[in-house]
Amino acid sequence: MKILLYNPDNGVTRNFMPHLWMFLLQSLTPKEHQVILIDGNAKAMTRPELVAFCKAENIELVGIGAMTRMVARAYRVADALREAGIKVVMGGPHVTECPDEALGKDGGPRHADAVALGEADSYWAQIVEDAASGNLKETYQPAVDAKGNDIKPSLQPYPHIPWETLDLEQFSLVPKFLQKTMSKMGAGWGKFFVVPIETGRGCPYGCEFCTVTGFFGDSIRFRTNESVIEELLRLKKRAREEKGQIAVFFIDDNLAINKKRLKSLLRDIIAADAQLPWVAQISANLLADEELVDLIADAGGKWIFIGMESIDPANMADVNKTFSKPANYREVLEGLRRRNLYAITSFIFGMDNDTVGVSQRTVDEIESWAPGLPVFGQLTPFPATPLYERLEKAGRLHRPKHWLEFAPFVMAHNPLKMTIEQAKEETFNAWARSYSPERNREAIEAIKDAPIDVRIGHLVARLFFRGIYFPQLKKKDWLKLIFQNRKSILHLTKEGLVTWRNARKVKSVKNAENPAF
Ligand code: B12
Ligand code: SF4
Repeated sequence: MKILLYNPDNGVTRNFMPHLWMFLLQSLTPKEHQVILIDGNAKAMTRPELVAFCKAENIELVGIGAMTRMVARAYRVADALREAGIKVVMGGPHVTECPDEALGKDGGPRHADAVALGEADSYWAQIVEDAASGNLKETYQPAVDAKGNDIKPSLQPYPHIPWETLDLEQFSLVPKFLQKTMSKMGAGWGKFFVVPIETGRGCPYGCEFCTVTGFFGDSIRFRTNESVIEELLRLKKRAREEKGQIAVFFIDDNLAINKKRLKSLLRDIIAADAQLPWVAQISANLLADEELVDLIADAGGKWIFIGMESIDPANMADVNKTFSKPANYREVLEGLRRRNLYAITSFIFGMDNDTVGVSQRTVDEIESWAPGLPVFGQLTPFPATPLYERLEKAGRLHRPKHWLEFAPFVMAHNPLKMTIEQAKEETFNAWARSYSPERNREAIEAIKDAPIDVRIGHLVARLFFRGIYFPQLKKKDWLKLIFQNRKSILHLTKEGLVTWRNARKVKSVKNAENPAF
């Protein structure tokens, strides 16, 4: 049987990084079946195009995964496929939280033939077998233990994802029209991929807005160090052979949740020479450990995603995140900067103690810290979270099924001290100010003592991150952005060229003095 695994696009940024679930389920598919992967973020297709593709390829089962944010798009795709007579199974966090919606048991239309609840690793092969024999059931879920809790996959052993041979072409982050020019810069910059790797699952912290503790559980499971390192080494080999740039996103929700384990993993990565540039999510409270931050830098860490949420401790208490202390953020970022590590700092507006002006106060504070890549969202009640329940009980949900009428950056509930419209404006202001050409220049200037490659990386990341809020999908968007930031780009390019020429001179002198060098 031929199977398509499909992820709908997120409607804003498109291309960023492939979704791990697709590769994982592909690896767990019994070998007699063939699996094709399409990520709508990287390969845009209209619904009729997708249906025609499935018909032409004789696809009999389509697996669709979606976060809440993209689920309405996912349903529309599923509807089109089912109308064409193709079986659809849906999985991922949203359908796990609202299975009746996908199955049309909540009064709405049906979108899926089957739903896969929770972690599907242990039973995906069964879904495939049932579909192949025409016995697809309506609901699949993990087996439960004596207490009725899901039996979670241990991650030991972990499936082999053949990154070394997979076709990653659709996921190159370098816009097509820039690939030729950038490849002339050498060091494989014509193509750049970010690959997702997990080293563990689960988080015990239980922040009020988060689905992770409910979905993956509050106890954590880790892969072995060996299995992670083996995967890294295969990727590193591929990057070397293809002369491309590959970076890794460790998608664990809190990579340092067990510091002892992370230190051991990082030491092993260093010992195995398995370093690739990587990004990971780590909460601020775990980054005060100097030894850990040293190891992160030595093991290839470049950017740390920190869920800072708010600079107001009252807001942090409201969302059950008091373990993360705004008063410590400056020091944490300084500790990272000392090792040429920088942070993607994530903030949420529209929290209960936020008032008009919150974006200005927050950005003023951010700009007084070591520069990073701030991102701004709004408090969103995802289904099955404690936040959703609290707001529902209080009658504050303005659009209880906000995902069915998705509107970017429009809150689904009424914040306490500002309006939904004001929260939208605050979010716009924060993005516009944080990624203006002037702010980009200031941020690069603030790290003028860092090596040139770090500063170039920082500017490039800023240009990309702006696109999370301000769509920059077309060539003209990029040209405009490059023009607006020309001063910073020219300045760094000149300095980069001088450094590169000097390095070549030193190398050729050394070669002349010692031909064996
Ligand atoms: C990596 C990641 C991202 C990446 C993008 C996704 C990517 N390319 O990988 C980035 C950083 C861009 C991102 C952004 C966002 N993310 Co995010 N992200 C994650 C994260 C940390 C890991 C995802 C992952 O790969 N997990 C590991 C895989 C193995 O698990 P999985 O995807 O759930 O898949 C398993 C099952 O669900 C199931 N399954 C999944 N799909 C399917 C499909 C089928 C057919 C079947 C059978 C089974 C199945 O099988 C898999 C194996 O068991 C998760 C948290 C988490 N731990 O999952 C949050 C998470 C998915 N993100 C979340 C959110 C809210 C967001 C944002 C909206 C945040 C924001 N406010 O901006 C944005 C929006 C993204 C956008 N605009 O596209 C929420 C989603 C909640 C929800 N109900 O939708 C999560 C769960 C985190 C949380 N705090 O609650 N995210
Ligand atoms: S620390 Fe992160 S993953 Fe854990 S509950 Fe809080 S927001 Fe979710």
